[in-house]
Amino acid sequence: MHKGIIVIPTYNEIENIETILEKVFVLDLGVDILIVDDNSPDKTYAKVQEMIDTDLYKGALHLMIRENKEGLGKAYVAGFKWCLEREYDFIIEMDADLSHDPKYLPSFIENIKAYDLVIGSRYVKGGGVVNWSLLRKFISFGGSTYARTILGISIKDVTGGFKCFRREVLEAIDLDNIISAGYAFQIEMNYRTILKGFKVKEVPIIFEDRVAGKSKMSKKIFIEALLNVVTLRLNKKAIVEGL
Ligand SMILES: Nc1nc2c(ncn2[C@@H]2O[C@H](COP(=O)(O)OP(=O)(O)OP(=O)(O)O)[C@@H](O)[C@H]2O)c(=O)[nH]1
Ligand SMILES: [Mg+2]
Repeated sequence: MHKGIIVIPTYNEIENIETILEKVFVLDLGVDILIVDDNSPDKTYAKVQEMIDTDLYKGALHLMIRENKEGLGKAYVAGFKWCLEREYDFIIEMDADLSHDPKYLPSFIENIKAYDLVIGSRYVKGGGVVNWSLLRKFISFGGSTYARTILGISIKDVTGGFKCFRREVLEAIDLDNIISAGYAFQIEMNYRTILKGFKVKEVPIIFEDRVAGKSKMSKKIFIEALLNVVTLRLNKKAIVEGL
């Protein structure tokens, strides 16, 4: 396994962006980072551009600015396409809000040698969440259970967004046919990966609630997730056949 890249979608993450980038680069893992910013009103993208211009990261930091806020799913699809046009062997998804501790990255990079998709999981032994309200825990765990049951898959943390794909997986999935814009995107990517027959591994992570900045989780995103799980199940045959 050779070169990897971390894709980080951002929307109003000015308070977190510098810290997360520094935390990753200090690990010296040899991976690049692509920030996909949806024209954040707080100008997160300008901060990233500033960091690129210092040349501290010697060409390892990249920035894509999109015109409108279209949800995390669309931002990832655009970012994935950018990566596939270049020679990256594995592509990591990570949030900017410091909920995903970069210290887990070496374990992802190790496991992706033997698996096609590595998922940072809150619901396997050794994993968990810190500082979440009971309601938030219930929504997340309930959401995972709901999706697992309807889709008939065994992944424990179906909604997590800290994960690593081999390039072949993203090449095999028809990115233009992804229906989920928000939260459901993670579920949909897992489902499509499994239906294509790829090997998945969950590694434990402790997920910490964001300290700075605002959550983009909304009722609309939540309802989309509930509905899309059913839609995906109904479309199982078409997904398998690549229609
Ligand atoms: N480019 C882009 N990034 C987004 C969009 N929505 C969310 N993000 C980013 O995606 C990551 C995850 O979003 P969060 O708001 O943390 O969502 P969450 O993790 O489900 O919820 P909390 O952690 O509770 O806030 C963060 O880095 C966000 O900045 C979007 O529409 N466009
Ligand atoms: Mg978050």
